[in-house]
Amino acid sequence: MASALVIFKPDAAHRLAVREALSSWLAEERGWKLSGLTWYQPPKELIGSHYDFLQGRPFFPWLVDFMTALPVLVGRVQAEPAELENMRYELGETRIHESRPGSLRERYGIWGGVNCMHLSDSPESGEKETQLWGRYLDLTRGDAQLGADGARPDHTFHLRSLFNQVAANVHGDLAGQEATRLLREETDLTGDRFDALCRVLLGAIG
Ligand code: DAT
Ligand code: MG
Repeated sequence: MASALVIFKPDAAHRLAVREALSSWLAEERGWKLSGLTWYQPPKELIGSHYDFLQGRPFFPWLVDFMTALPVLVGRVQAEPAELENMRYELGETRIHESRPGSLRERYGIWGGVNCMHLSDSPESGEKETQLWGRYLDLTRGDAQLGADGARPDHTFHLRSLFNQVAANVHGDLAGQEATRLLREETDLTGDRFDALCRVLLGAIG
């Protein structure tokens, strides 16, 4: 049995319909077991270690901001290595414009590296990541209160289109404003936390 770290990144932890869809997928437990999900806002040093192999890449400062700006949902999955590989297949490729149609990232990720969920990519990285994160929080606690908010809209595809316009600077300001309005409908974050969500999502565009 292998262990893998699972994280609902801020775009999935705080867009309620997406959070609900991904929790339902995890709860299917087809050949895997979820230990539970805990709310946790990682410090920069933890994200720096977790993504140490990406240090020096141009998107690295954004990635650290993205992963530390808000509380995320963290948990552990246990599965046979082949099943873990299958889960990664269902998750889809890293960058949204390359993600396989029908994968979770193609369906729920917004743009670039705003790709909704982290899942360890092998038993080796799973071991390393669960040990690293286990020094900061109890991955087996699983006490997150998710609540049900099925009434919230899921604007993923509309947001992706607007992010593409921002990136191409086609009515860029207007597209950014419209994306912000749609995000407000999707989340219960307010004030500084809502601003942080918008900052890190639109920040992916660079
Ligand atoms: P994955 O999350 O599919 O395992 P990874 O481990 O290679 O991908 O990278 C970790 C995260 O870093 C990824 O989820 C999003 C971000 N990232 C990686 N490559 C990127 C790129 N070329 N542009 C933007 N973000 C990227
Ligand atoms: Mg990875």
